[in-house]
Amino acid sequence: MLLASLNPASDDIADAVRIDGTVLSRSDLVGAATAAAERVAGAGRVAVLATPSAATVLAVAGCLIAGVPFVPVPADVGATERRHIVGDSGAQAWLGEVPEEAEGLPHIPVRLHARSWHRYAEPPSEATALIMYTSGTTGAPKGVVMSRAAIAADIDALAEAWQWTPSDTLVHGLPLYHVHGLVLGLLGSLRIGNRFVHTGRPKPELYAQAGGSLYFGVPTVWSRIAGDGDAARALASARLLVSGSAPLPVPVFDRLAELTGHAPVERYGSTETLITISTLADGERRPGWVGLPLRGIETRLVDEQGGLVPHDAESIGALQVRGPTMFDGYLNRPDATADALDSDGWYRTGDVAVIDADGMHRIVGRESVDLIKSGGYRIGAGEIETALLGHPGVVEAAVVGLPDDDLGQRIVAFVVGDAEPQALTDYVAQQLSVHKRPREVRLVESLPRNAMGKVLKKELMQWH
Ligand code: MLC
Ligand code: AMP
Repeated sequence: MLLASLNPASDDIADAVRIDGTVLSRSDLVGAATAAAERVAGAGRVAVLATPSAATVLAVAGCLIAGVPFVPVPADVGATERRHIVGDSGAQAWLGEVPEEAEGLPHIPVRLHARSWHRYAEPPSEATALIMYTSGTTGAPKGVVMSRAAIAADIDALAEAWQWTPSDTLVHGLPLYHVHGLVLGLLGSLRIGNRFVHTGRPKPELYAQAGGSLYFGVPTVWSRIAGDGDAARALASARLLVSGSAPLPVPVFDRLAELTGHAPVERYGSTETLITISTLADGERRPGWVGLPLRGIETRLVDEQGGLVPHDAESIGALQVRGPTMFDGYLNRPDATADALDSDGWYRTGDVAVIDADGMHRIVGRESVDLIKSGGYRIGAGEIETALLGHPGVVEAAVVGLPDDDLGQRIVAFVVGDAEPQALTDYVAQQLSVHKRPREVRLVESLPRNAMGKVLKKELMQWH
């Protein structure tokens, strides 16, 4: 069973999930999620506006119980992106919360106090669990089709690596529409059967108050905690602090270790592959390195001619991964799927890495400057440029990620035109999503281009 702890044979616990001021016991969860399942059973696909709320928890669990694939929609989604996700995914209804503009879909609310004890047969493990939208370097976000089997394999491998058990209390305040917060944090907890606490936002003081044993955060969150001595010291009683979704800077690793007494565990993955590499609860946690392949995962480094690169801790190659946690392709995009996955099942991560003789991995960077990681969110430069060009005051636009102490990279838009910078930031927030807004808009006379007319992004990144 994918959500193994929602098995009627499991012991009840009074506080299986805490979120947004609501506490759900395990029997509340089973009863209310099964009631949600009854409302969607038989549907082809539904959208879930993934706000950090009990409604989202019940909607997600209900879909997985009924075997209905769901599409998590970012809670801060804007108009263009919402239209794209709803249209491309073919979702037939909103389950749980509904955005102000429902894109013509009916709304199926979930009721916190409804109960059903119907027993659904477990769907086949190869069935689709969910479709997560994620950015590429160009174009609109693509739907990543993820099976139940891949999710189960990933959570089980992580449980082994992190000695994650039902006696843990897992705490995070990350969004419930990406791998980190949703698949690992929420589905992981519902599979393992540990207590799950969602703090609403990932703020240091909320992490400090939560009394967890296992904490998840993106590097921006850990950097903010490392900058707040009281909050960091309060995490000394935890068992494991886990960082992922972007590189954890070595000074943040060191400061956290000093203040909390815990060297953080770092792990690496992506929407398409789930988590594939991690340091271990009982193994070496080397600052700047993301660890060893999880059980069942193979990795390799490839050079530009397709040759294998040695694992000598120095030679850099394009990182490829394969194993039981891989996605089943991009929805409606066989072209993009074929570019990403080769016929032997190797996924081209787009990251460049080194591997040492013991199999320890270090992520060196990304192959493309057009895929930006800001606050742990993956954001395509191309989709922001396209959005900006839709504004009447913009003639040309080029977007880059510049180094940022807090966010890792911050989105900076260089624009030729006569729009107000703040108006452009707001425009992107309203069209795409709030977290994709440029943090800085610079109006310039012209963009540097090569003889073919292509914008020279590396040169742009040197402009100050
Ligand atoms: C600001 N705001 C605006 C605005 N400007 N709203 C509308 N229009 C504008 N122009 C408001 C926002 O609504 C928000 O309000 C507030 O400003 C702050 O915005 P923010 O961008 O959310 O805050 P920030 O502090 O910068 O966020 C940092 C962060 C966030 C770390 C909390 O980046 C985050 O949650 N990151 C996690 C990403 C993640 O989970 N990635 C995993 C991907 S999976 P309010 O009221 O809401 O505060 C993956 C695989 C793997 O990568 O390996 O895990
Ligand atoms: P996403 O699709 O949002 O899941 O983003 C996946 C990308 O995040 C990867 O391809 C990496 O570039 C990056 N990433 C995830 N975890 C790490 C990590 N621990 N260190 C460096 N980069 C990471």
